[in-house]
Amino acid sequence: MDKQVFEALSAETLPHRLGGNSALGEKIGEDASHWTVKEIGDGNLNLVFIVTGSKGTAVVKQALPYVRLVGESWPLPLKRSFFEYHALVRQAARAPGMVPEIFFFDETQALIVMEYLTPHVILRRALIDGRELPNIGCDLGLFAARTLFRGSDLSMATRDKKADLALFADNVELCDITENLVFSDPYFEADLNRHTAPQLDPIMMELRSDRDLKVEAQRLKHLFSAKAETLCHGDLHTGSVMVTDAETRVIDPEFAFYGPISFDVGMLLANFWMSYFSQSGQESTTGARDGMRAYLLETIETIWETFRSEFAQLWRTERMGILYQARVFEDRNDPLGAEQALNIVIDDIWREMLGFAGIEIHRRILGLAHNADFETIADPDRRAACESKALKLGRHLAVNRHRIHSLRDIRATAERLQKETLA
Ligand code: SR1
Ligand code: MG
Repeated sequence: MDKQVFEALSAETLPHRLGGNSALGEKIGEDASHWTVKEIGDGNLNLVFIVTGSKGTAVVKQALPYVRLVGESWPLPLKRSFFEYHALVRQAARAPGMVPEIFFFDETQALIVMEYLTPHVILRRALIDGRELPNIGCDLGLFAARTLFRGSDLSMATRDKKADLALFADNVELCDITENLVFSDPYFEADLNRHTAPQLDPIMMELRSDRDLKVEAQRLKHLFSAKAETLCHGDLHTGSVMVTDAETRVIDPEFAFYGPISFDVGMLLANFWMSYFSQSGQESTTGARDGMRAYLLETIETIWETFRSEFAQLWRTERMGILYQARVFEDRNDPLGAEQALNIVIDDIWREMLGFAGIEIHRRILGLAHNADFETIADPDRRAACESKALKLGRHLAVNRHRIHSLRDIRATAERLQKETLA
């Protein structure tokens, strides 16, 4: 094999191609003739293989030079694998134990060999099945606070932060996907859009002609592109999390970029609100998922509260960067300066986070890349009823974000919308 030329793997070629790889051999057993390979990639972009040998199992993830969801007509650079690898390395250091261990990275072949997580399942799948996982609220709140705080000028040496900013600035094409699919396409007749039709036609038209909403979506896009505050995961939804009852791991940071602290948090919470509204399409009898719905709203509160308190803790103990320097607030007559600044920073994150959550909900229902939460509801009337309520919450979050002060208020709005679904 010419190692300088990219070649996509297949289940058949993988043992021959990676048979001499010592990092993989060490983990799963050297004798490639005994390896079994299963391709499980059902994501939008990449190939994912589970490779089992005499000693164990590992995952081989390989980028393709195009968007798998669409096909070869949409080229996408292999370098996203490089950004995923570098993001995983940083996340492992900033939030230990929360991402899969990396065994090997090959830049030319755009492949990462990593830990096989078992018996973990994708969080989105677990939520669709109605599983209440006890730890995810705390785990995800901690992951967000630790990675987002520690990747920013609040924590990093400014030289290191600027070097990373330059490194990840080259993830142009993946940012371009988000810039278009998330912030713009849902709000006009973009080619790749799709929705549950004709049921959602009226609300889609209403949202597309909603001036306040479109202005907010563009303000949020402006924040996304201009506020290079921290290293974001970039695609932190429930499909990027693997879980057991005891463990939570975050995967797939190929969309990593320097952006607003609020972005990951907003994307994540949006996916829990969508799960909330999708439950009535998944339940066997009306009300069967009431407990699950309550669990989801509580989990949203736990994620945010954990994020907020961990962020505050890091602010008080690890604020070594160039921002809000302790020495500026050392005045003994006014010891509360740093706390006042912290409150303002958290308030900004809160308002931005709500906006990002709102538009993430819209794009998953009106844009190209939909969620299995809704897509697995076979009856289109039932699906549209769920989606329509989610769209309304999304609009409320995006447009009213400066006037929403607590998750209790959002909970009341979500529960009111949910009851309308049942009416
Ligand atoms: C063309 S890629 C569509 C979506 O899949 C990824 O998971 C991201 O969410 C992206 O927006
Ligand atoms: Mg992904």
